[in-house]
Amino acid sequence: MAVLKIIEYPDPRLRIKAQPVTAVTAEHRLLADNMLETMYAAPGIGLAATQVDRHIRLLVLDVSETRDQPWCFINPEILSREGSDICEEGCLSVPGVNEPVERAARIRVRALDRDGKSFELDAEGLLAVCIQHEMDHLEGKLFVDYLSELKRSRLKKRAAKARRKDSVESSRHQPEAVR
Ligand code: GNR
Ligand code: NI
Repeated sequence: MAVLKIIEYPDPRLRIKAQPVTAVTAEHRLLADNMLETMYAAPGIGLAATQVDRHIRLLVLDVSETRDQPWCFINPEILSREGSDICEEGCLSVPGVNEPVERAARIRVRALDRDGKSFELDAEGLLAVCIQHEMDHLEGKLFVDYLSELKRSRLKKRAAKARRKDSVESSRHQPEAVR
């Protein structure tokens, strides 16, 4: 297994719409395993293939406290939505940002599992939030898109500044000759 690189906002690849999986193969199972390892290492409660630069409709999550209940959803569809709830969200592709987002409180989802078998699931609470957040990634949508223009422009500036600081710091740790 391997920890994959997670791409970060405002990388334009986060805006690519993911394509359906036509047949679930061993390659998809390997990707799901690597995504789970990446998610646990981060640590996070979910990860969409988009975030590791694979633009197919596959996501993994584990919202358990014990971190031992991995789920894999392939070609997920929301069959119904009920109510609404506001939850403070974060995203591994938007590090350092936590903001409240309103979403459906309860959803019914249909997807294929890692063996290509169809299943349906009723979700609420953090599980429902996480599934909706990950399915947004597959559409090229990020939770910051729900924030006000003002908040989003502040985030963009902050992200640009963090990246500049990062590159200065990594060059400082390079030997003089290769700087
Ligand atoms: O780790 C994550 N935590 C989280 C918290 C509240 C709402 C959604 C999430 S998903 C996030 C991992 C991630 O970025 N998945 O795309
Ligand atoms: Ni995310």
